[in-house]
Formats: sequence, structure tokens, C-alpha cells
Amino acid sequence: MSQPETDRRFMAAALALGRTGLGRTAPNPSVGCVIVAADGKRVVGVGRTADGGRPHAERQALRMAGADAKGGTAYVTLEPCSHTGKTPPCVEALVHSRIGRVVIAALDPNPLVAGEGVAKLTQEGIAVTDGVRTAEAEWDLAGHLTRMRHARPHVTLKLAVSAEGAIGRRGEGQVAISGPASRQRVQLMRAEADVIAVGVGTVLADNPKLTCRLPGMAARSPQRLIFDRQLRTPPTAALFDDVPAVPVILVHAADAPPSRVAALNQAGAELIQADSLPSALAKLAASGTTSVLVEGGGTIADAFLDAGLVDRIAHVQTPTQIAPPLVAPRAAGDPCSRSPRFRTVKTERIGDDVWTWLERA
Ligand code: AOF
Ligand code: ZN
Repeated sequence: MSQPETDRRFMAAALALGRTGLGRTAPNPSVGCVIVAADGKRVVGVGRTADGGRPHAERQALRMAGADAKGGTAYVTLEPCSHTGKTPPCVEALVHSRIGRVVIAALDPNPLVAGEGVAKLTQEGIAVTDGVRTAEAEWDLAGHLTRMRHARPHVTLKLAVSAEGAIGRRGEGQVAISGPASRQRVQLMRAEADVIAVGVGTVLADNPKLTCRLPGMAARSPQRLIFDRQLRTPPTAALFDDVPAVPVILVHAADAPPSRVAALNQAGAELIQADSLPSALAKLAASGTTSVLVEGGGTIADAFLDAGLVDRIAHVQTPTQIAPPLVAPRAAGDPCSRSPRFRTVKTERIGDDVWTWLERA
């Protein structure tokens, strides 16, 4: 196997490791690291950013590799850090281990790193190869990259669309549109997000819990955020059953009734005052949120799209037919007709549903 082919293989393993931590490491990215011994064959260390963000991936992989790291190659999905933050720099640990080569998927836009990681490794005589599986790494690390580049979390909009192009039936609560396999996939998306968001209309219509209910993954439920300008969420909503283990955040306007503020505080909600979507997202990013999964309903989906704040769309086209009156926001329209603002990255079939993944062009 050629060196580039070998590099791509080991980097695929590092990326897979990193993905296991999505939704668990904020405000830090979930980085994966694989260390291969000097013989180029044996994997002697693996690691990913620990839950909560530290220790970093490289430190854990190096600890496992011990003396076997000497002369070996470290595959890291993100440029190793060069700054002394809450932990000493990973570059220092790599140099100390006498690693021979470092292969990187994505550079770190964090202004404290931003190329310094590569520069310092090179200065120390360590060979550096970057650009290996960069597109995949940027997909996986989108939360961190967006927060660093734009000071807001990365936003994914999920839409399950009926045969008629609707996302629900007016006046009715939850209508099953996507199939059982798609619904499980959505639960996994919840686990991989830092925050899941809906509009208050969805809370009032569906009384959802918005937790991750995959077997054994309840603890991976993300924080639940409701856009609720006038604080119409009832303090008795099912959302509050899981507080404080799974937090509820309500984003409200300055003129929300003070009596509602008090009642919802009492119910255990965390309140954020923000008068626009951009300001709400900026506040979330400032407190460490890197990714938001927007699950509906139509009003909030259109509002995010109109504000140009959607980075990724998971458009789930189902064959399910539902009777009028239909809820058919513009957001549910043909995702491709949105182009050139979004481009299709991939499509996959899950059960009877077709998932189209789009990204801002
Ligand atoms: C790495 N490996 O596994 C991760 C990195 O506050 P600190 O010291 O934990 O540093 C956080 C920053 O480090 C974070 O914003 C990002 O730039 C980088 N994350 N770097 O070398 C890792 N998670
Ligand atoms: Zn580090």
C-alpha cells in the first residue's frame, strides 16, 4: 500500500474515534488520535478528547503508546494544540514522546493555534503531513470550526417531509411521518448535538420530551432549547420531567411577562433573553455550545433559513401520506431548489425514507 493510502486508512480510524465523542466534549471539539509504531503497522495508542473536553485526544493516545510512540506516526483529526490553555500543549507532549511524524486532517482555526501547531512540530524536526481526509474532518468537527470562525454554533436543520411536502397536520400534535429506522437515526443525531432546539409551537402542539431514547443512551440527551418569545411554555410541560439531569433553556424576548419568568425559573428552566436568532446563537456560543440541531416546527425552520443561519440540512423524504389541513412551511420544499445556497453532500436510504444531506454552498 502506498503511503498516502496508508495515511487515509489510519486517518479513517482516527475520525471514527472522534465521532464517538460528538455531543460530549463541548466547548472542545471531539478529536480522534491513532498512534502507529515506527514499523508502520502496529497501532500502539488510541484516544479521543475526553467527555467534557479534557484531556485532549493526543495525550490519551500517547499515554497508551508509552515508549512505543518513539519514531512512530500520530494521526490526529485536528491540528494539535500549541497553546497552554486549561492543559499544556499537545505539541509539547508529541515532541516529548519523540514521535517521528504527525498526520493531520483539519487545521485548527482557534486563534490560539491557527497554524502554530504545525509550525512548532516542524521546528522540532517532526515531519508533518496535513490535508488527509480534510472534508470528512470538517464535516465531523463542524461545531468547533463554526464556533471559532463565526462565534456561533453550527446549525443542522432536520425536516421529515410527507409525500405531499408537509411536516405535519394542523391542529394535530405529533404525526408519525418518518419510518422507525429514520426515527432511530434522529435519536442518534440528538445524542451527537450539544443542543436540540424547537419553537414553542412544537411544545404546545406535541408536548415532546426531546430526549435521546436509544437503549442505553439516555445519558447522551442534549440540552433542550425552546424559542419562546413570550414564555408560553407551560411549567407542567413534559420537558421538565428530566430537569435538572437534562437542562431546558428558554430563549425569550425582553418584554416576556415577569410572572412567566418566575414560574418557569421555578420549574427549573434556564432563561436566556435574546431579541433575535443571531443574538441567541452568539450567547449560546459564548457559553460553550458548538452545535444545535433544529427539529422544528415550520415557523422556526423558516426563521432559521430566512436568517441564513442553517449550515446543514437533513431532509428526510418519506412516502407517508397525510390528510389536510397540512403544515407545509417553505423549508419543506424541494431541498435542491434551494441551490445554489445549499449543495447536496450525500443521499442515503434509511428504511423507506430518502435522506438528503445538504450543506451551505
Ligand atoms: C487538541 N486535541 O483533543 C482537542 C483540541 O482549553 P483547552 O486547553 O482544553 O484547549 C481547548 C482548545 O484546544 C479548543 O478550543 C481547540 O482549539 C483545541 N482542541 N486540541 O490538540 C484535542 N480537543
Ligand atoms: Zn491539545
